[in-house]
This record gives sequence, structure tokens and C-alpha cells, in this order.
Amino acid sequence: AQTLILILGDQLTPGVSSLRGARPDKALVLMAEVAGEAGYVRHHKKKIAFLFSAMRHFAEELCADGWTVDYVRLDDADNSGSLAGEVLRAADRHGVSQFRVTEPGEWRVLQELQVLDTVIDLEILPDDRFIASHAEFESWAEGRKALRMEYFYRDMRRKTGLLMDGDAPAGGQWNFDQDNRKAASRDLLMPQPLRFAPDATMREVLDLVETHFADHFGTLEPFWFATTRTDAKAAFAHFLKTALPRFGDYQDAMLAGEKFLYHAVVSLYLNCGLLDPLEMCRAVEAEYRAGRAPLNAVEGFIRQIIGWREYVRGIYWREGPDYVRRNALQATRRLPAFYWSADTEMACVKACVEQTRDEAYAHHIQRLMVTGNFALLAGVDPHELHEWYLAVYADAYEWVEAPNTVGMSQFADGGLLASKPYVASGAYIDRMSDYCRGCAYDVKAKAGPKACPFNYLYWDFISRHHDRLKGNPRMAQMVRTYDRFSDARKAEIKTDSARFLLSMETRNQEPL
Ligand code: FAD
Ligand code: DLZ
Ligand code: SF4
Repeated sequence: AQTLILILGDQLTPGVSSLRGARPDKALVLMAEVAGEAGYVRHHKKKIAFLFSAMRHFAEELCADGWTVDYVRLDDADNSGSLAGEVLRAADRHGVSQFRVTEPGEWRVLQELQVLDTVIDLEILPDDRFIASHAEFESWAEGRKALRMEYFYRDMRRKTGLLMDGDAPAGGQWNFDQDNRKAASRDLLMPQPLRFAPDATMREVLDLVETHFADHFGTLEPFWFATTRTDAKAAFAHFLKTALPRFGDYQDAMLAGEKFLYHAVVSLYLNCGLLDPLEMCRAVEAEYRAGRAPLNAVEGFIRQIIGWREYVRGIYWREGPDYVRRNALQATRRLPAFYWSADTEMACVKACVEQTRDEAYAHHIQRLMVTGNFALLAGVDPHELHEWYLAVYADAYEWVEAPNTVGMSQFADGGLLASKPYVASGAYIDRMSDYCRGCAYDVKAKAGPKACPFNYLYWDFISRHHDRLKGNPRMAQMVRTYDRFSDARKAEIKTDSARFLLSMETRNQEPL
């Protein structure tokens, strides 16, 4: 072989740019399970198992297509533990000096590979599995005062032709989000994501993860994710049939015990390359055109993929490697221990952490309005929180996780991505879920030890950031409300918040 093609764990796509244009008789594929990637944050056990199994299945898929794959396993005797180390070892092994790789999804890995470029001949190709290239995003962003997702999204609709009737959006409106805020009620026929029994490859990987990552967060079994392209497609087809029609209505809903509601549970497949975003959106549009799913559901889903997903990627690469260190609100509190242990009386937080531990999954509103909201109200260090989100979800890669955490959820970029901090008191959680019914705290109580902590922490947050929020048109009303509180009420908010946060800190000191 003349060229070695490095395929990363989230590049499991037969048409990925590094493979396109190369010939199986002239090139060799390198894939490597390395401790460095499994450990740069201590990923959830299910996430590592998912990715290693998907990588092994992809290697089989490539072999079946005629490629020669040099696959390095985590427990191979000489495994160097890093991607760069494996590239150098492979160069030696095969006597090859020419490498190609599709650009990685993360600054950290890009920088690691760029260093290699001084010793070997390394060609880094654009990742065109996205709708917008870096250049396209740059030219869209250039000269704009505010980078509003909505306008970017409309351009992506025009570019792809998705849900377009000529030059106009289907249904005469670009966005049907106002229809998508219903609270769900329990339904015996609630759809469930398609589950897959582990095959022999998967079993081997489960043993490997149990041996090497026993001390990582998360429950490994039962393991039911798809890890082949065929199964991932079946899981998505199942979503189209069973959940898409109500995806829109209940997008912001939460129910105790219902971990998936009407969500697709496909981000993990999409982000590692088992599913293709445009193909998915076309299939979703076809459901609408065939009259099987309403426009608010279909538009909502397509907006998440060609709007939000593409937009956060654009922001990640545009803002640079230091974006993950932004801390506009100067929040410094350590991440509470209950983000790992679920040992808290707050029923909403407990439920979200428990399901995160068990499934390596939580849906958007749980991430944003429960764990994210709590951290923002409590003033948790956004970098620590970022590392938590990056570790605990099976779909987490920095390019998509960091803008969602640092920007959207924590306002740590000072409002580049979100026009206001996503903070809410217990009333919001009560309206959108049934968590409060089973909670030791009283969501209706505003003060005192029994009151829902979100209630006083909300006002404490407003008070801590009073001057900054006063100038934000979407927060000014809340600041004025706070200003009208009596001194006694303000003091009560301070005392309640200090008491709660102090007891949280004390528990933080206890060993897990
Ligand atoms: P659905 O609700 O069914 O949505 C369909 C698809 O739309 C998802 O699969 C996803 O690909 C896309 N999507 C939806 N919302 C977003 C969004 N805000 N940004 C990008 N894509 C979106 N998503 C990740 O893929 N990886 C992450 O690491 C990640 N971290 C997050 C951290 C925080 C703090 C928050 C608030 C959100 C994060 N998200 C992340 C976005 C979102 O929560 C997940 O994409 C979604 O929950 C995945 O579940 P699903 O496939 O069932 O999604
Ligand atoms: C996330 C991850 C993990 C856990 N392990 C590997 C691995 O062993 N080998 C590999 O090539 N990639 C892995 N990945 C994915 C990389 O971290 C990913 O390519 C970067 O996060 C860039 O998106
Ligand atoms: Fe969460 Fe407060 Fe409701 Fe308890 S009362 S579940 S802490 S919002």
C-alpha cells in the first residue's frame, strides 16, 4: 500500500472523505482503540462500549467492501495509547509515509494530528458529512452582529430544499416551535426505542470495558444500542413509525420513568457516522408529504438536525479551542457530587442523573432545564460541567457538546449562542413534568427548608447577575420584579440559598 487512511471512532461512514477517491488496492485503513481517547474525559462505560463495538463492526464492513483494515485493539500488547502513537507505529509497521484522515471533530485531536504532520506526510480532508462547510458558516457569520440560529437554519432549508415549496417554507412558516410545548401525559402505548441484543462482537467489547474501565461512571448492562449501520437504520425507521408524529408536541415534556418519550434516540448513531443527517431529514420529510406525520413534528425534527446541529458545529470551529474555557458569569463552584451519585432529594435532578447513569442518555429538556439549569443557578464552574456532559452521554463529542453546554446552557460565552440564560424556577419543571409530585421539596413553596431549591436559587441568580441581566431585554422584567421585593424577602432568598448551597458543599466533601 502507498497510503494509510486513518479512520477515527466517529468517522464510521463508508463515504467519508478520507476513503472517497482512494482505492482498496492502493491504500490501507488504520483504526485504533486507544486509552487516550477513552480517557481524556472518563467516558461513561456504555459510551466506550458503544463506540468500540461500532468501530469493530465498521472495520468488518470495510473488509467486506474490499479494504484491508489494520485494526488495533485496546488490549493489543504494543498499543501506545494515543492516536498519534498508533499512526507512527503503523507507519513503521507498513513502511508507509503518506497518511490521510478526515478532519477530526475536535480541536484537541486536530492539534495532536497537526503535530504529526512534521514527521509524516499527512493530508487532512474536510468532513463533508455536514450540510454546511466551515467556509459556508464563516461567510454566513461574517459581518453579522448576532448569530441567530433561526436565520442560519432558513439558509440551510433553502440550500437543501427540505420542506420547501418553491421559494417558500412548507405550510407558509419556517418554524412551528410555538406548537411544540405541550406537557405529556402517561400513555400505555408510549413508544420505546428499538433495542438490540448484544452479538459476539459486542459481548467481547463488554468484557473489555468491564476489565479496563470498571471505575468509570455508568451502568454497562443491559446494553441495547445498535452498533451496526443496519441496526441503526432500523432504530431510526422505528422512530419514524412510532414516535415522529408526536415528536413536536412533546419535545419539551418530561415524565418520571419515561426516559425517551417521543425522542428519536439517534444522536449517538448520527454523531459517529452510522446515520447520515441529510438522508434522515429526507426520510422525515417523506413522512410529512405522505400524510403520516404533522408539519410541526417534521419541521421541529429537521430544525434540530440542519439547524441546531450544524449551527453549534459552526460556532465550535469559529470560536476556537479556548471556547470551552469561557466563563462569562465567573462561576466557580465545584460540580456537586450528586451529578455522579444521584444522591439528592431533588426528584427531578435525581431522575435525570439516574437515567444518565443507566442509559448514557437524557433528552434535551432534561439536559437543559434540569441538570443544566440547576448548575447555572448554583453557579457551577462551566468547564467542570462541560467535562461532565462530555463524559456521560453516548452522543457527546466536543464540537456538539461544548456549544450546547458552555453556550446554550451556561451562558458562559456571554450570550453569543443564547439570547438569554436558560434559567427557570420550579414552576417550569412542574409545568413540563410530573417530577414534583414525587419530590421531598414543595414546588409551590418559595422559602424555607421545604421549598423547592430552584425557587430561591432562581432569584439568587438574578440578584448575583443583576447588572448584567438588567440590560438584557428578555430578562429585564425579571430583574424589575426582583427589585420590587422587600428587603426581608431579598434577605430570605440569600439565607435559603446560602443554607442549601452550604449543605451541598458539605456533602461534596464526603467520599462517594
Ligand atoms: P431528539 O430530541 O430526537 O432530536 C433529534 C436530533 O436532533 C438529535 O439526535 C440531534 O442530532 C439533533 N439535535 C437536537 N437538539 C440539538 C442540539 N441542541 N444541538 C445539536 N443537535 C441537536 N447533542 C449531541 O448530539 N451531543 C452532545 O454531546 C450534546 N450535549 C448537550 C449538552 C447540553 C447541556 C444540552 C442542553 C444539549 C446537548 N445536546 C447534545 C443536544 C440534545 O440534547 C441531544 O442532541 C439530544 O438530546 C439527543 O437525543 P435524541 O437523539 O433523542 O434527540
Ligand atoms: C470518543 C472516542 C473514544 C472513546 N475512543 C476512541 C478510540 O479509541 N479511537 C478513536 O479513533 N476514536 C475514539 N473516540 C472518538 C474520538 O475521540 C473522536 O474522533 C474525537 O472526539 C473527535 O471528534
Ligand atoms: Fe425538582 Fe423542585 Fe420539582 Fe423537586 S419540587 S422535582 S426539586 S422542581
